[in-house]
Amino acid sequence: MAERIYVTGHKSPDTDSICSSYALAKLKELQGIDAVPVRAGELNKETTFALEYFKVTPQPLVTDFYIKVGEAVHRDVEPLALSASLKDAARWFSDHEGHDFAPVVNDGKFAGILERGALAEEFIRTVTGNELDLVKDLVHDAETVFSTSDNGHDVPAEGRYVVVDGTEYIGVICAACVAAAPKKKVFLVDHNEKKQIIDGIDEAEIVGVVDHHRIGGTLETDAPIFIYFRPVGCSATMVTALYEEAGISIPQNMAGLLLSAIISDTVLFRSPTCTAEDKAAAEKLAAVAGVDIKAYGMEMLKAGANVSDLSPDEIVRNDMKEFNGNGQTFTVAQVQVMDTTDLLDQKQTLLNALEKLRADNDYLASFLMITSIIDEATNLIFAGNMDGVVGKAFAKDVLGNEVYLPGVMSRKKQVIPQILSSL
Ligand SMILES: [Mn+2]
Repeated sequence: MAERIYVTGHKSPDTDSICSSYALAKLKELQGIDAVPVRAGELNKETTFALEYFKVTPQPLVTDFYIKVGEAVHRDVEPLALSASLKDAARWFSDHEGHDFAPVVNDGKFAGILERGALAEEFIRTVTGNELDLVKDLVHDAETVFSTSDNGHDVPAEGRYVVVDGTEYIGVICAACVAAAPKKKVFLVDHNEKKQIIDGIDEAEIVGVVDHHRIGGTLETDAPIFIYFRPVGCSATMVTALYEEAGISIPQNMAGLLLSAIISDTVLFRSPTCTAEDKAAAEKLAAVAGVDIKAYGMEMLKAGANVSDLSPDEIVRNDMKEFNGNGQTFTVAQVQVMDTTDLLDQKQTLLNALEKLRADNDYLASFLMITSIIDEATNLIFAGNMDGVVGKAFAKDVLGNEVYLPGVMSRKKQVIPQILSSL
């Protein structure tokens, strides 16, 4: 059986995460590998614009990689019919040594279980001259029944359990079956920190990483894997290089997605994270995609910069990432807008939403970068007792849980290292 590889970006996906994982899965598919793109969360407006512009259907949402009961169930445990005779039931148990109960169905629908002990009792009764009952008289409800969509790790260590899909009988599950189920193969794009990976990665197998972020320290694998890290402005630049290395021409729509990712991550080459390589890749991609970088780029950034219909709770979670420093977790969200006036006017409301987010999740702090694409500057606001850390990190006086940072656009290069080293 070919082993499918799930290619995914990070939680709260941005345009790079969605587009680079999509294009990398496409490259693998073109190389004859069974790879599918998945996404770790809802699309933002900018990404939606890019996908619609290049007529690409978004990849399916995956909320976790836990092994599901349906993936580990033994489907070959034939059930007993409700209309069966007790002789049939006895035969069933002799064919299924070690099974304490027989699943019983009525027209394919799960009807309950017949216990080995109950059957034995019944035969003992016949010796004393009692009439034999039928299977249907001995059947009773199972105490615990699993659904195919349940998580395998919830199956108790001891015993076997019936698995259903709705009312339909599917088979039998045990903890050993779950342990023996094949792990999903996952290829990470644009992230490597545990907190940013789709839940349940411990029950899956990481087979590769393409990323341009700091190495978050928690990544551990059982076997050697493909690793491609470079300090460039965008994962899409690396995916573009992988197409070239493979000698495979980039499909027009994939070129459009990769270009969108570079424009997004580098804020149209304005971010200090942007390298000559990102620019060169973007130019090549724009030629294949058939768009003008500046015109398309501004249109796409504008689509993403419109936060007027987002609630304060949504704004403070926009493009949010969790980070770990000194064993404590903090979050940094970012909104990139053409004009920061509207957002700064509601600063207190946003601070309240940040504090709620921080307190609800027991974070050390929650930050929001309000970044102006036009001014190339960021107003960094935050909840949490961080005046000292923030003041030290940016060598600025903190006023009202805010610092103004001219020239700062990049979270990963101009905010995260500074905070981490000041914690
Ligand atoms: Mn990226």
